[in-house]
Amino acid sequence: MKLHFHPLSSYSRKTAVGIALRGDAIELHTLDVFGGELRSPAFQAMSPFGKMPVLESPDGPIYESTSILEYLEERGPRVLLPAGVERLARHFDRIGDLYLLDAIGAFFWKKTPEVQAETEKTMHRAWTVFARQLADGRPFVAGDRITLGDLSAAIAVDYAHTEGVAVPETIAPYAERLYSHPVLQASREAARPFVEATRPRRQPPATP
Ligand SMILES: N[C@@H](CCC(=O)N[C@@H](CS)C(=O)NCC(=O)O)C(=O)O
Repeated sequence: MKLHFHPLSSYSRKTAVGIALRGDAIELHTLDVFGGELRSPAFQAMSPFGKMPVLESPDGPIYESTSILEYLEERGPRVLLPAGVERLARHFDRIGDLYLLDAIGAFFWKKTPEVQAETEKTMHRAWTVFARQLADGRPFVAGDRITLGDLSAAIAVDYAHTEGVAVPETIAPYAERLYSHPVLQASREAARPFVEATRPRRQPPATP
């Protein structure tokens, strides 16, 4: 199987981290995003919305980060959706996608005061939900191990840091725990060159 992805793309990172945690032998293909590969007919044939990541599987192309990871979990072994906490893991994955990753993704590319305010408000609400879940001292949202429910939050906290968006104190130990894992460290390191290379074009327009 082959994952078409990019090390800067938040949903690609979520998926690649999930694959690495599972230990699947899946080839990674870095898309030439800046050269227009997402718009190529070959890519669009695999990804109807033109978005990454996409997994080439024996059952055809699978798109949507969560669907890719659920597909792999279904084939086994169960790593990211352990028995008994599937609903919890899926719930926090959804909250993470909708209110953390999408929010930071918007501000990553569009540095206007309006987007910043919306991003900060939405992320703050989501972090409150995560903090409440972690308040009983559990290391990760579904218990002792990283599950699907932690992946979007892990990538979002990294981009909150690179983009200077405040992360509540209550989340700092969780972020530290996540990034003590070598798989997340590697994902962060792989993204860094692209974060810096794209930074000039992501700044707000100069005021006259
Ligand atoms: N819901 C999708 C989101 C995928 C997504 O938004 N991917 C972004 C990169 S993080 C993308 O491909 N953007 C390129 C574009 O929209 O042209 C998922 O979970 O995979």
